Amino acid sequence: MKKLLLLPTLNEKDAIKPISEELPNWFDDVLVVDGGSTDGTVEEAKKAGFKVMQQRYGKGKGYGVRTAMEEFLKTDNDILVMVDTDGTCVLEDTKDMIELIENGEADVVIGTRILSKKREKGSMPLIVWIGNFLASLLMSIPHFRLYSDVQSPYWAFNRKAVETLLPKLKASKFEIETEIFVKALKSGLKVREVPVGYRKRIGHTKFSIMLRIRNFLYIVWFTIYGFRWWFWAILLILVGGWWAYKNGYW
Ligand SMILES: Nc1nc2c(ncn2[C@@H]2O[C@H](COP(=O)(O)OP(=O)(O)OP(=O)(O)O)[C@@H](O)[C@H]2O)c(=O)[nH]1
Ligand SMILES: [Mg+2]
Repeated sequence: MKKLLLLPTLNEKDAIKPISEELPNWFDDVLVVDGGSTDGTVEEAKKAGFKVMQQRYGKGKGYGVRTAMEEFLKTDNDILVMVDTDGTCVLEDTKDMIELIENGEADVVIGTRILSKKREKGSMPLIVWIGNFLASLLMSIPHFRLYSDVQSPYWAFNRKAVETLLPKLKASKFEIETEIFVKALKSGLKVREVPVGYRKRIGHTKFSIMLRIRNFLYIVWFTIYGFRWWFWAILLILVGGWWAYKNGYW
């Protein structure tokens, strides 16, 4: 199966070379989708031999990922793999993710940094680990299955998953991962997790405090959104029954 590696970038010049040096041989194409870098990322990516394009629709990682999904569907690749372009992701570890898709065991694979023994020391402070895990626990509730890292930077999709998800995605910024997670499950796609490594970042984070608050609100919203219609029906019957009982109608 042919595989496309997506690298979303915003001012990640220093991480491009290390990534190109550890690029495994199982990727047929590498696509850098840039969000308007001003530090020479685009030139560096071209020098590394990657295909580079500017994202459409506006600023933000979400638009970058959606642009990349559109481009992926125009190619004859079968699997789309996405990792952060900041040196945190171990490209070798995408092998296990791809394998699950190739065996037909999953349509979408998340690389979990949370339930993984491969994390580099100091790459994720305890408070961040707890925050990521709690967010994942919360978002797992409507789906009756534990997912541990819904905000992971590692994702792999088969063609069916991209075709199903792309028309449903609205995210512009960092809520793209949690939106993909909930919409994949609600669309009936098979979503699995595999443990992956995680390293300290090269360069500076683009995930500001304001964007973190915004993401938290999206986590709450996407948790509510994750419940199926029958959950709301049962809730309505229970609340209605209780109200009727309290008011002497029953
Ligand atoms: N195309 C595109 N990519 C972006 C944009 N903003 C961020 N990115 C990329 O998205 C990835 C995630 O951004 P990070 O800054 O690493 O955010 P994070 O992983 O939540 O935070 P860290 O823990 O600091 O790594 C990186 O590869 C960024 O370069 C954008 O507007 N457009
Ligand atoms: Mg990152």
